[in-house]
Amino acid sequence: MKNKLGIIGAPITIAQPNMGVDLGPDAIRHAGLSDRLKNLNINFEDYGNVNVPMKGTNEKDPKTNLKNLKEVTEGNKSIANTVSDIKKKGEFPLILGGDHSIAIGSISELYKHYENLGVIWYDAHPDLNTADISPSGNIHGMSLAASIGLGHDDLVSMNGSSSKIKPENVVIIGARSIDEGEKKIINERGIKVYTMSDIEKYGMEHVINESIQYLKERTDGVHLSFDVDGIDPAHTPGTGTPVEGGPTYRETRYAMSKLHDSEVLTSIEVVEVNPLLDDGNQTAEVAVDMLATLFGEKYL
Ligand code: 4U7
Ligand code: MN
Ligand code: MN
Ligand code: MN
Repeated sequence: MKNKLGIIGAPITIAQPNMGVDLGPDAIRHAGLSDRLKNLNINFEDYGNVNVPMKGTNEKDPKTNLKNLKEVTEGNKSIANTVSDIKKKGEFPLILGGDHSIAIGSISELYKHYENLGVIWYDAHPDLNTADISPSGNIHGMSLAASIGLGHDDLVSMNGSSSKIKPENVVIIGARSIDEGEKKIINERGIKVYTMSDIEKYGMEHVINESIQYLKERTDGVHLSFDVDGIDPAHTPGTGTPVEGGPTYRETRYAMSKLHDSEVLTSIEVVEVNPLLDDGNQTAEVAVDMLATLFGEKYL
């Protein structure tokens, strides 16, 4: 499916308040990612971790209502540059987070390589807050908003035009914690969201097939932005903002295998693994199972 993967770690942690998400990329590596890819005969190169600012505060800047805007912006620019290097080599980008703000940097580069990039946002949260409506000031809850052109200008206009992804090219799967301001954006912009109620009602098989079909019809590339809190915290406890009632390991793995078979994906990031909050290294292990499935691992 892909000739070669270019893997990078993107250890931004200061777009959310918990210590430890910066260890996510290494936790995923320790959970055996490279062995699983080798077993699948996938050619890859791991370029290590991008250098990003690590020091931040947990205080909102009263002027912007944001925490660590300058540092988060700088880190994301470095991530965008590294993703650019990978694309120049013709490799398939696999980005290991880090908190979910890294999507601002990755998407700010990826969208340039397509007419119409689509995004699958597998997450308990839609990450559609802006500085004005965010209850927390944490930028990891704003990355999808920034990618569709909403929010602080430093985030929105990073590395290019102000609207990288058309709202109608986004599919959110697994949402179950949606802030009031985010609900308004979803409705006003016509963003396609499969909440947990939809997954309960129609089943993951239907939801993932419809998502693939929907994106095939309108995009020429699809980025999967996979927040491990999308999965039920019974399976992925090592993450900063767990929300009960998510899709199971089984449902998620099934969805990932469908995504592999569809061949729609052109880049992947997995974010928000926090080994300091984990039970052993379980969450990174689940992340590696999902990645292996996305790259073709089958039960039989
Ligand atoms: B994640 C939250 F208020 N919506 O904005 C916020 F509930 O990347 C959580 O999906 C954001 O983990 C979670 O702070 C961001 C909160
Ligand atoms: Mn998220
Ligand atoms: Mn989330
Ligand atoms: Mn989270």
